[in-house]
Amino acid sequence: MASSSTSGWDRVWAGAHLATLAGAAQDYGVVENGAVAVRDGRIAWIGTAAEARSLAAERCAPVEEVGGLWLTPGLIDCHTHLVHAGSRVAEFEQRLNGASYEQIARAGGGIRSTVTATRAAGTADLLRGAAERARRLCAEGVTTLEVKSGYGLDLATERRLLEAARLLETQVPVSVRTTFLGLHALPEERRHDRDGFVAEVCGPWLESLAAAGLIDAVDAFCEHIAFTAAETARLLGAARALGIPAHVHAGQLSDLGAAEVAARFGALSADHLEYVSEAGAAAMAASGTVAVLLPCAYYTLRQTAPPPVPLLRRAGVPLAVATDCNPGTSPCVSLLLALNMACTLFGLTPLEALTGATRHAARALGLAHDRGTLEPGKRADFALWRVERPAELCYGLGANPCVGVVRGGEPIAATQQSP
Ligand code: DI6
Ligand code: FE
Repeated sequence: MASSSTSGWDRVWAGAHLATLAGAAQDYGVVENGAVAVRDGRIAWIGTAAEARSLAAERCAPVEEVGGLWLTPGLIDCHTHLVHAGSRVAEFEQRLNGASYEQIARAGGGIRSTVTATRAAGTADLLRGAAERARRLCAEGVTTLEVKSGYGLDLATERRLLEAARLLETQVPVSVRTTFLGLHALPEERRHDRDGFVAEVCGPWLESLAAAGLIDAVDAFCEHIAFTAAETARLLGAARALGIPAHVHAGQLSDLGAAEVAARFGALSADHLEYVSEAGAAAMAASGTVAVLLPCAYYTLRQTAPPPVPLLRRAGVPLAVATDCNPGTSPCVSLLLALNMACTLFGLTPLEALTGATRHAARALGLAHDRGTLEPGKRADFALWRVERPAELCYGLGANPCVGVVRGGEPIAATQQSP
């Protein structure tokens, strides 16, 4: 496990038990009484605390003693809709009075109501709301998060949402990956121009947002209340032609073959997957597409048929877990709660859930080479936890055992974390 860099260290964290998540899939990759040395924002060395202390003395590197804690890779929330305005509490109440998510959406509520509120909001307000949500996530050890657009649905507003998502990095100590969710809902004013809307999203909108450097990936909501498999394929094809990877909202409410489309285009991830066939799972395994499970949306919509986790496991699909933080179906700002629900509602083991918010979440964002595990050469993003064992990160409900976060080798001050 120990590995040396050729030159000096900037700093060492010593004495914590490490869960590197870097070894075989069957364990946490534990190093008891371990240490992590960083240099230039990257992990330079991993080994035991005893060895680290003597090497640090030779190199005059400062040592932070963190005995009694656990140290994991920084958590990664790989599916969020953080930038939006307005709340959907009225719909929450409507659903509990008997209306379904689909009925509300078809009546012009749902995503469209958030679009109305978001278009009316100023960029500063959008950024302020997103930053507050991001800080809550980061206080629980999140160091990287993905943010989707999709509540603008006109080019100018989609651009503002993506700009706000990029600006989040200047407000909150977190790395942001942006996703253009161009096909989220058909906006009201395009109700009679579906094909024209899809053509614009897949053509000029995509090209102009990509040229502005605002997007790391695209996404489509492939669902009977949203967009078809063919429309989804069109966006993924256009993105592929520009060298842009994809995610797909697949099989949340029904199986339209979205997992197969995601796999066909080599998408980084297919997300939700309450409804996915054996063929869909096999296609995802073959293309290396990650299944991003979103238990807080499942919980909020009070769904009763969970994703077929045994099928996904058998097929060998990597599993990730994310919050899906959004005002409609997952008003959730706790990735630890998502981990808990991935275990209690979907039957993931705590190891699978934690791998799903680190190693596999990094892969779902195309960042596996750079982060998601504790390994020499990777970004020095990690979280410190006051827990007895790693499974405790999935155990609590509303507990936050995170006592420190390090990003790019720099400790984050607690004041920067509090919302
Ligand atoms: N699926 C979701 O869970 C969110 N978007 C999506 O495509 C919900 C969006 C919303 O209801 O506002
Ligand atoms: Fe979503």
